[in-house]
Amino acid sequence: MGYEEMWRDLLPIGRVSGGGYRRFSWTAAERECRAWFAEEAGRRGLTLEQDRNGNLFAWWDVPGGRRDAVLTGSHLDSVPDGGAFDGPLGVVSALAAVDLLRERGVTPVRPLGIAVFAEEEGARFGVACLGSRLLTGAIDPVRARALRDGDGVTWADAMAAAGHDPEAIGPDPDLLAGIGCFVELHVEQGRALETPVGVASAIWPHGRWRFDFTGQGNHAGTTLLPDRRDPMLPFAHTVLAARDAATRHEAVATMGKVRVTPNGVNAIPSAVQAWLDTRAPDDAAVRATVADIRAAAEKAAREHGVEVALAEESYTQVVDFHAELRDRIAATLGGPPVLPTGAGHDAGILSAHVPTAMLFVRNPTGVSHAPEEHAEPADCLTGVEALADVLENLIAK
Ligand code: HGY
Ligand code: MN
Ligand code: MN
Repeated sequence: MGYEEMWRDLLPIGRVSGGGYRRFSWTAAERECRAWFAEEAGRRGLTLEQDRNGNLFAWWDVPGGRRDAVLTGSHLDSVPDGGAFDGPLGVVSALAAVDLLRERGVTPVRPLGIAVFAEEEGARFGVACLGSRLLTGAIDPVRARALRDGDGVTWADAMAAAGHDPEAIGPDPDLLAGIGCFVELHVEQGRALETPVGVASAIWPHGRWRFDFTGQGNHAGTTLLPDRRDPMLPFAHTVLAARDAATRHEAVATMGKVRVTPNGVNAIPSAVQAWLDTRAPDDAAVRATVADIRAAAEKAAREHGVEVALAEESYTQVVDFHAELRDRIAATLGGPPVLPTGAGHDAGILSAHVPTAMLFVRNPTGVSHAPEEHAEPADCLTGVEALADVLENLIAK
C-alpha cells in the first residue's frame, strides 16, 4: 500500500460530520486505527508489538537484536474534531519511509521501529502523552488507571474492555534501553515554517489545570440576584482574566473545555468545571500567567459566594531537543529551518530518556486541532523523503 492508498484507507476512520476526527483512546474509531496500522505493518513484514501501556511498535529487526534502535512514528488519536494530519502524518510518513528505504536498497545495521503512542492528545482521559508518560515513568500508574473520561469510565476500565491488563501498565526500562534515538515527524501546528520541512529546536513548557467552581444550584426564575451563588460568574471572569494574563506575560492561555452541572437552561448551576491550557517560551511566564489567573478566579469567586479549587493536571517542562541529533538531521537535510513549537508531543516526553528530534511538515494556514488542518500533498511527500533520508543516515551506518 503506497502513500496515497494508506491515506485513502485511514482518512474515513473516525471522521465525524463537519470533517473533524473523534479518535479517542480505546473507542471503536481508535481501535480501527490500530487495526489499520497492524495491517500496514504486516504488509511490510514488520514485527508488531503492543507494550504494557497500549503503545504499538512495528519493528524492522536486524540479526543483532533490539539494541540502539532508531524509533520513529507518532500517534493516531485525536482531539475532538481534530484534523487529519496531527499524529497520522507521522505514522503514514514512517511507513512510507520504510518503503522508500527498501526501494533504495538500504540494509539497516540497527533496528528501525515505528511507534504509535497511546492517548497522546489526552482528549478522553485528560493527560496528554499518557502512553509515553507511562512508558517512561513520567506518571504514576495508580493515577493513570484512575483517570476518568467524561462518562466516568476509567483508563483501567477502558483498557480492560479492549482486552488489555490495566494492572500491567507502568515504566518499561528494558524497552527504553533498546532505543538509541527517536525522531518524530509531525505536521507543524503554527505558521512559522515557510519551507516544506523544518527541524524542531524546542517545545515550550506547557500545562493543564482544572478549576472547580462550586456554588448553589437554584431556580433561574425565582432566585433574586443578591441571593445567588452562581459559579458561572467567576468562571466567566476567569476566562477573560486568562486572556489578560497571557497578554501581560507574552504567553498563550486557552479555556476550551467546560462542564456545567446540571447544565439546564432554567437552573442556576451548582458547579462549573473548567480547564485551562497555558504555554509560554519559558517556565516563569507560564507560572506567572497561571498565578494571575488563579488570583482573578479566587477574587471573583469570593465576590459571588462561590468556592473555587485549582488542580494542576499535567505539566511539561521546556524541551530542548538533543543538539547533536538535531544538527545531524539538519545537516542531512541541507540546513532546513530550525524552530520551536508550542505544541506538545511524545517526542517531548521521550527526550528526557533518549536522544530525540522532530521534523515538521509545513502547514500553510497553521490551523490545527480543527477540521481545517491541512498540509499540501507535495509538502507531505517531501516530508517522507526527508524522513527516509534521516532514517537512512541513522540506521545504515
Ligand atoms: O496539546 C498539544 O500540544 C498536543 O497536540 N497534544
Ligand atoms: Mn495535537
Ligand atoms: Mn500530535
